[in-house]
Amino acid sequence: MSTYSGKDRVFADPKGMIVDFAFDETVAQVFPDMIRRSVPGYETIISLTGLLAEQYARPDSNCYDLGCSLGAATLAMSRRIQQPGCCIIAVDNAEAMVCRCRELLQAGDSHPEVEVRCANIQDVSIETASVVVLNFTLQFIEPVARAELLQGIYAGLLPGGILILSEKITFADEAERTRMENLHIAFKKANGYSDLEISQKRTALENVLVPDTLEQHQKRLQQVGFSSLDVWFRCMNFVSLLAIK
Ligand code: GEK
Repeated sequence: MSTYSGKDRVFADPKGMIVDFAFDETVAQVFPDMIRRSVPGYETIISLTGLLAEQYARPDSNCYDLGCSLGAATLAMSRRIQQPGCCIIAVDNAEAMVCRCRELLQAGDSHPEVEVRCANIQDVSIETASVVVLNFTLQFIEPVARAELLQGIYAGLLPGGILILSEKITFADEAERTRMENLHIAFKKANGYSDLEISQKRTALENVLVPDTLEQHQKRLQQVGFSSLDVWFRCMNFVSLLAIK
């Protein structure tokens, strides 16, 4: 078994042609390093997702981690959920991610049952859910399909159930957008990424990661029917929302 704890050098060398970003084996091998050095507040969001799940998980219900990657949020939830009869369902459609996620979760001793599925989250039926996590995943779904995905989540949540939605955001105001993007670039540079790595990754993500504004997220969640909506975490151009049914 490889260690998968490598340093992210995916965009370190000049590439002749930059293709769209994919969650393949190369990315899976360095993913923990990549996301920690790219998303300000990632570790805080992950550990507090465990705390939120502990508060809101209901006995005999399902908790979903949609776009689970290597299962960081699943692991955080499984460590804190005490309620009996809970099952965590972790879903990702990238085979390399799912394989490694299964290995990592097997290594831990998880009290709630954990099931890892390789599937498109748009095809997963959400059932008897008390907690649904969409951690930096909605941004990879085609914008026109986002409302439908959230409707399915809302329909499958129990009353009082929660959706934790974490996203990279953009801004309607150009000056604010530039300010936040520059801060994010400074964050990545401070974490050891070169100008070349930052610009090549940006190009690779251009058609793949399409961020919404915070207002678009809030409006969509309200339209879907969520009764309560809090921004519980925000750092530069990254937010996490707590939506309650
Ligand atoms: C974490 N939540 O560490 N169906 C299933 N999975 C998908 C789909 C889809 N349609 N589209 C994208 N993904 C994780 C981090 S990463 C965020 C999430 C990032 C998956 C994709 O394969 C990848 O593993 C994940 O969503 C996004 O808390 O890398 O910026």
